[in-house]
Amino acid sequence: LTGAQLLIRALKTKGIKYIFGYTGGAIMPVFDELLKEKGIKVIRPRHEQGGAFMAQGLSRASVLNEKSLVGVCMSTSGPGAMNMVTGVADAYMDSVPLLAISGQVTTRAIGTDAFQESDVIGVMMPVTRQTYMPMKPDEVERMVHEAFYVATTGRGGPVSIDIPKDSQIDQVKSEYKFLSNNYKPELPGFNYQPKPRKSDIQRVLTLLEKSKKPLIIAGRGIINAKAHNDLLKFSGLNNIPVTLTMHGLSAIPADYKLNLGMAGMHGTAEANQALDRCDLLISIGMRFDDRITGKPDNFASRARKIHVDIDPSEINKNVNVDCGVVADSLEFLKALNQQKINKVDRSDWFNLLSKFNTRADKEENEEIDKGIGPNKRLLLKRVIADLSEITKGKDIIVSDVGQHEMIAARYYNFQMPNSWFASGGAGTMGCALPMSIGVKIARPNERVWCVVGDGSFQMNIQELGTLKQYGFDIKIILSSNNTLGMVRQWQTLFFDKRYTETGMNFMNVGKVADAYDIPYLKIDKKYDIRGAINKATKYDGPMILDFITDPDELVLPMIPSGGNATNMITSFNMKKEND
Ligand SMILES: Cc1ncc(C[n+]2csc(CCOP(=O)(O)OP(=O)(O)O)c2C)c(N)n1
Ligand SMILES: [Mg+2]
Repeated sequence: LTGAQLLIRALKTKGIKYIFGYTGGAIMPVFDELLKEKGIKVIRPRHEQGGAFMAQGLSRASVLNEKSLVGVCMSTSGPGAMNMVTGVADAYMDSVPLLAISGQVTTRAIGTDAFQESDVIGVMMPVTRQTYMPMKPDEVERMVHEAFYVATTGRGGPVSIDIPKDSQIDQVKSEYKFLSNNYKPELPGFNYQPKPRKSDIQRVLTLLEKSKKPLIIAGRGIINAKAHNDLLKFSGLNNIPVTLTMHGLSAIPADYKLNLGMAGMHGTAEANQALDRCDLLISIGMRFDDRITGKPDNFASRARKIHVDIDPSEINKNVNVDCGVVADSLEFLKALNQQKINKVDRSDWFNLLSKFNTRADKEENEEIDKGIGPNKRLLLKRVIADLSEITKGKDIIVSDVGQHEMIAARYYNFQMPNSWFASGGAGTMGCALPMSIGVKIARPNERVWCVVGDGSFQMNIQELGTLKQYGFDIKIILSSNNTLGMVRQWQTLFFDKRYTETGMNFMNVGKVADAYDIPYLKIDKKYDIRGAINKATKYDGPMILDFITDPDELVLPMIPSGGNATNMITSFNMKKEND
């Protein structure tokens, strides 16, 4: 057996059915073997970064499938591997399991500046959980199994496997043996402790009993741990409101009565005020990103804090807490839900919370009704609100990075668990088109909408070729506001309207759609929005809906970076909430 054959055997043993791969000299032996392999389908992106995001989409979207899948992207050495890096770094920030496999020059040529040689291990090390380089074919299989374990155990993340060409081509020694059934990696530094300690649960109960204004903030860890139902149960039984991080969205239904919506920089007024006013914050499966906390010292400053995370290194990293619990979200919530907790009347807390959303809410609703912005072009808020109504909040949304992302997060009323995908930690423009391809493969029977800005669309626009080649049924909602809208919003709010390098005027989307032979609709009237969305829902195959949106639409409320609820900008007149 050769290293390439063992690589494929290991991937198959681990249930891999898709590889998002782009070939080249240093990985050709593996692709050659894949040709004979019927159990693994190769999807070829048009750029290796696209492949990494497709692999991410597969991992992210399949978490709640009967069998979760792990995305694998593959490239040649040097430039191929370097092209994957951004997508891998993005997966690292968002804890998405991923195997990034690259070919490498032969072991003898390493370090000689050989053709297409890059130090992949050196580059990948800070953006992966672990890196591997099998120096002989005998090491390939074991490394793939270990890499898989590291990528998928506890807090997930990407791993890099850089395989020199001779490790792919050479045969293993005749005495080679690897027993995958009994394999358990030996990783002394790898801490995985899913069950909470009894004393932690006791401490949580004590804090809970003392609290008059408790609040839960839940992150993506809830979905990853399949703890969404237990979260609803815990919140419902104990009458505790919930706010979600951006990645926590869709963990519980948007219309659940104790759901205050998204927290943080572009969160709802209600959620952020609740964070400011609560006396106990129960944080589960989230990591206190600065888009949530603003300045950590001012974050939820009246509250005792509990932090539940599967990764011990997150406890007391960004925010000091009164009670850190290292546990899997599901195990934690299950343990709590078994406890007898006295029901408490929280009417004072709910009365206080209900005061917070009025002004911002009213202005947002007026804007959505109006549907057009200061330049008489469409408001994306209206488009997303209509989409949400038509689809009843039950479809899958994959978003790119910018205003359109925050608008999708705020105005799509997610009803189904794990139906929202975006690049959060890294905020990588260009993620959505390729990511939606992986999502569609993981969830072929659900409708997938790819929401993307005109800037972000052009970052990985070549993946329209992949979309067309395989015919994936993905509907693209393009927000053509002719600007890098989110940066323009910052220029409006914080740079005295000095609009430098944010204009975007040079794309004829119709011709792009034509070039890839993908159906295209241009929508510039409020009354056509619903018709276009309905048309798209009935069409089987990819389609581009090009909405001509207003460059001066703002996503509000907004908390300037480093601020908290008291600095929240809530209206077009740029009033602060507490003025
Ligand atoms: C790769 C990358 N480069 C730059 C940025 C900085 N950035 C964040 S949002 C944004 C504008 C996005 O514009 P567009 O895709 O048109 O979306 P809009 O905000 O207009 O909805 C930019 C430039 C980024 N996040 N990622
Ligand atoms: Mg734009």
